Amino acid sequence: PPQCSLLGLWQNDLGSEMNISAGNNAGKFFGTYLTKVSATHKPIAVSPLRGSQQMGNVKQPTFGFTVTWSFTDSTTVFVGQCFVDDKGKETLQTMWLLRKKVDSIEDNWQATLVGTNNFTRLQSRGV
Ligand code: B9F
Repeated sequence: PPQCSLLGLWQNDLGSEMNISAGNNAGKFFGTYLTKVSATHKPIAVSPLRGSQQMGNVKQPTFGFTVTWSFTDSTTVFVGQCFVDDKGKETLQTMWLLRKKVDSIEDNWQATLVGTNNFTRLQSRGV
C-alpha cells in the first residue's frame, strides 16, 4: 500500500470533521476543523488548523497541528501518526492538549485538558 497521506476529509471518534486541504514540500499543511462537541452555549463554527509533518518519503509520518478555535478563547494542539494498513486503510492516531483561557494565573492549574482522538477518512455520502 502507498504512503499514508494527511490530505483530505477526516472524521474522528467524536464525530468532529477536519479537512486538510493543502500541504507543501516543507512539511507544512493547512485546513479547517469542525468540532462536534464544545460544552459551551456559543454556536460552533469552523476553525482553522495549521500543522507540520515529517518530510520526505515517509510511509507512516508523524505530525502535529494547532486548532485556534474561532468561537471561543482556547487552543488545541494535536500530535499523532498516520498509519496505513495492508489494505490501504489510513488512520490518524492522535493525542491532544486543550488550553482554556482562565482569568488569572491562580487558575493556571486547571487550564489544560488532555485526551486522545483517532481519525478515519470520511466517506463521501453521495446525493
Ligand atoms: O469546547 C471547547 C471550549 C474551550 C473553552 C470553552 C469551550 C472548544 C472546542 C474543543 C473541542 C475539543 C474536542 N473536539 C474534538 O474533535 S478539541 C479536543 C476534542 N476533539 C469547556 C471548557 C473547555 C472545554 C469545554 Fe471549553
